[in-house]
Amino acid sequence: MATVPKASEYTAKDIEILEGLEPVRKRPGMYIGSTDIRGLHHLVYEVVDNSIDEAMAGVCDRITVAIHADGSLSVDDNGRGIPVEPHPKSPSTSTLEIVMTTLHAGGKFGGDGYKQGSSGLHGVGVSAVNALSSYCKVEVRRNNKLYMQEYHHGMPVAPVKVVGSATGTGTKTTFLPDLTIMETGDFQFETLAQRFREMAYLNRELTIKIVDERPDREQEAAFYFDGGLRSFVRHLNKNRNVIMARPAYVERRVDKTLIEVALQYNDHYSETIFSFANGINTVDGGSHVTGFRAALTRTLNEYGRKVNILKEADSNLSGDDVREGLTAAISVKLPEAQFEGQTKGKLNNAEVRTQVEMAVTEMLQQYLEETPGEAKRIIEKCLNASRARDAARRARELVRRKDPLDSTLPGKLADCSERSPQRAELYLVEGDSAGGSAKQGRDRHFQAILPLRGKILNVERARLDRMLASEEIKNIITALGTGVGDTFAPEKLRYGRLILMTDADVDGSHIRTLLLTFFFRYMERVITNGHLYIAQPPLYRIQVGKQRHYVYSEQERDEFLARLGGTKNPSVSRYKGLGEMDPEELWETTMNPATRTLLQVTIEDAIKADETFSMLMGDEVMPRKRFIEAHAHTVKNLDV
Ligand code: 0RA
Repeated sequence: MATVPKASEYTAKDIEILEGLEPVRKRPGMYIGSTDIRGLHHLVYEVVDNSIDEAMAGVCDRITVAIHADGSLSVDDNGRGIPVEPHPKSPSTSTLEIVMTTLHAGGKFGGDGYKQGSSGLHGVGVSAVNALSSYCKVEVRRNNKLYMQEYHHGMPVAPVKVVGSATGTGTKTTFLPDLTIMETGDFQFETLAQRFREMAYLNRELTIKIVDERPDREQEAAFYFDGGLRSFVRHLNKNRNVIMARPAYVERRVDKTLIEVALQYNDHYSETIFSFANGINTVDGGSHVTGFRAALTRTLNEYGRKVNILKEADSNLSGDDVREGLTAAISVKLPEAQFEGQTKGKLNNAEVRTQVEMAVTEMLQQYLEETPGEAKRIIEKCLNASRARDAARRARELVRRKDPLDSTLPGKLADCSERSPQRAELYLVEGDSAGGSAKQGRDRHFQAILPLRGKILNVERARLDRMLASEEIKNIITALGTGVGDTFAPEKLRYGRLILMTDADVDGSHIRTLLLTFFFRYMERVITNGHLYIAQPPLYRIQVGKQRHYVYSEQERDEFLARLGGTKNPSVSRYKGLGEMDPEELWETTMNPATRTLLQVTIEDAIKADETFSMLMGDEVMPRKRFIEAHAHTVKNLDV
């Protein structure tokens, strides 16, 4: 069994590999992004990613995450178990101890396999989790034995010990976040569950279970999809009219690369393509997506010509034409994934392009041959898209109307004087009256205001060209300066923070959903680069004597009033909308960086909004009806 060497026994070689955990505790943000709720969840993902690596290596099919009543969280898997044998570079110490107490030593042990670590997004290692935990414990099942080590503030309490016997293999990591470093220890079941759902889609036959054991919050969920990406695509399309009865699907291994692709058309106009490499969402695509697109365009054109739906006089379908109404998911797993770009969101392995292209070509050819009825509808849909695009182009040339992406700033925009995007903010404000208050209340040095009128537009049913014709959307695009869709240029973004400020009622949330959907569909990078925020206006004002207090939820109001006791005779008023607030109140509660709260929008938020949106605006009548009935008491004039 391994023992901790005395300080004098450390050699220079040991010190080189044993970078301690102090840097993580000193600068947590550098390792996990932040110390807020996102950072807290990052700790969980860091541990789970190690188990996912085992699943991708084909040696683990069950992961159980438990939020315990004492505030700790555990991740249990049935992988191979972290090695406990002495580490080759430090023969007196267990590998487990090195993994847990050394920076960057985490998942990098153990040779090949499909690792997420190289992405630069994750993979700081489970030692960072240990560093940020007041208590941590690892239990390893290996060699029919149960090994265990505990840590306080990242430091081992004792050497790795055998504490019992075990059947099978696996690793269970339990950690209690250190609340002197982390701002919160309140794990959010929903957020974690959502992420695990996605992970389960990406790892067919893996079961991920999450259990909340905290009093009054007991619940659990388990995710298992033997359809893999097929299930994912079905889920994405669940509120849309699909053109294919079931997704076309291929799963194949070429050399050491695993390729999995599913696609299914629906009758909408936008495209939804999710791509992953080693389980990491490649938001900027890369080789696998390029291969996929090339196969799709070429195969559909060839088939269209062959069956003579595409006539000689027709020009070829373009990439945009064949991707209208497409929902697809592409996942590749490869030993040496190369990620590039600022956020490491783009796969750059040249060989993968051809591998994916060939797999998708064969899958599509087979699907088209076997399902000629659906094949015909798909080609006709693409042809429609192509004709609509031609017509729109001709109409634009004829009318020579103002270019929707003209760079003259919109008249309604009250710009700020700050020109540096890092410091400049843009508030997108619902309604002209709230816009007026915001203009008066703001700090004009760095805060710009763009008022938006009521129902902006129905993005879902609008095509890209018609959407760009909407005055409100045009204003947003020109104010941002980035362009949109294929020509989107993130480096031209004029504001580092885009803040959605809508009323706290149903209409407000409707408009917010719509804006989130717009950004998700047409400017995804604005979200993934962390530029999009939601303002939090207060719900109530509580006046006690001359003092005004603002609270942001009913619960907060009740708590405040309870603390006040019955003596002070407070007057409570509920804000019906932003328009009711005077400029000073709006500044103080919602716009002043020193006192406001902003929620940063995550891509998960946007996916949810997108789902809600297609449910509200889409074609499936029943879910929409149910939604409206369920919210009937709050709905005033939801014009769907
Ligand atoms: C290094 C090498 C091997 C497995 C692991 C690490 C491992 C790490 C974690 C973290 C959570 N669960 C885990 N499961 C495994 C391979 C060891 C071997 O070849 O036996």
